[in-house]
Amino acid sequence: MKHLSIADPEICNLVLQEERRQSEKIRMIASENYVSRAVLEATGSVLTNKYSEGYAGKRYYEGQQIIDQVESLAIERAKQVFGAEHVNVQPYSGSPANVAVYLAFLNPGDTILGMALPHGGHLTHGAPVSISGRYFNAQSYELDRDTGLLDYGKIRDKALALRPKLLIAGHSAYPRILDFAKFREIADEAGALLMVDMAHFAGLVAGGVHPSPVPFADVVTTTTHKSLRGPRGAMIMCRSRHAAAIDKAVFPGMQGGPHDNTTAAIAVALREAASDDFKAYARQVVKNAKTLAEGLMAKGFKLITNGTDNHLMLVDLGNKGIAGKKAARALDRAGIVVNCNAVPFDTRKPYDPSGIRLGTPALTSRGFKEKEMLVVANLVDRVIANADDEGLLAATAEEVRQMCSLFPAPGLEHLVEGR
Ligand code: DSN
Repeated sequence: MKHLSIADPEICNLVLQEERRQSEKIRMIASENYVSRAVLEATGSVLTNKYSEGYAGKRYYEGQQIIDQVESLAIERAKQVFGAEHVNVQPYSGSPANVAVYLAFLNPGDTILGMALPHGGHLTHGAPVSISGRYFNAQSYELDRDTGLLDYGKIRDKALALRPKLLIAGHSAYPRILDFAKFREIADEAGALLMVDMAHFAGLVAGGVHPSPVPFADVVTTTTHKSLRGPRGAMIMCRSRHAAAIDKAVFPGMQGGPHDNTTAAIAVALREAASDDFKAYARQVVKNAKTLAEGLMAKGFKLITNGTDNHLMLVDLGNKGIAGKKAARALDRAGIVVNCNAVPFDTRKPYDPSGIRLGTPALTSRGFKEKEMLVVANLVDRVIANADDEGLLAATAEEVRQMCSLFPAPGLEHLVEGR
């Protein structure tokens, strides 16, 4: 970053520090990942200089000879990877993508039914503090108190009683696979449209290790930067009959010009996601999650639903005598980065809930396999049991740094000594 170091040494220094942090830590925030150098280069390209309101072939400003090709490539690749009839690659991120869907199909006050935020849903699935909860009659379904699983019978009852205009499936913290056929059935019975937000597991769908919601849903939204391993952005996929409504809702409904540099990077990530290497990556993400879950349970950790089928797990720390925020902070000091998370029926506040959420997409990108996941389970256990022992936390952070140096993170290989 020679230009940045001269033009703005302060920011340059912070970026370098963040590079080092990402290189030296065990990063297990389930929504984070490492993108390839190629994705980074596209994101940092001159495409950031362009404005291109509209869609390929119908733009409001001139000079779109190249951008039209970039956006068309991103769309074609997304269609191929996910088998979608129509794709919009312009949403700035997941929340604007979801709101664009609401704008396309709903009027203020209409009823929506999504998974409750404390049960693993997303803010934009109708949480009262979000625009989705303020502008619509947002109703929610919860997990079963005993099993921690979705109860499709109860979701159906609620949908038939409420007759929502939109039924929302998808989550940020549910460790199991959703039954999309069931959601479709419920939506049809209730006369609702079905939206699936697959942001968390899009990479698993692309890699063929998670069922696809695309054949079942009217609309599928996703971010592009989680398990899909692309730049920060989003896509909306839908059936052809909804294409015009979705496109109009994204632009001019929600947004002005798309971020063309991001669009290019999405195209690059989708090309990567179509590869056999990515399929192997997705398989390993799930294997790693299962191994980590088993390792943690062997140490007496209580996992919601007793395990995982996807890339994440939710740990209820109630039996460990430590709250989520304190645990997450101790882990961070020990070089292990997770987020505190509400567990179903949590009695604690969202900022200091009872659990932590752990995911394997980023560690898998840097080459961690089952053997390393068991080491990680041991480290997590040691830290949680000694959260106030600063000496132990510092020693663990050093151990983590050594371990990470053996597994250079994509895009950050240059930071590892001897390379
Ligand atoms: N912030 C994301 C997550 O961590 O799941 C959701 O948008």
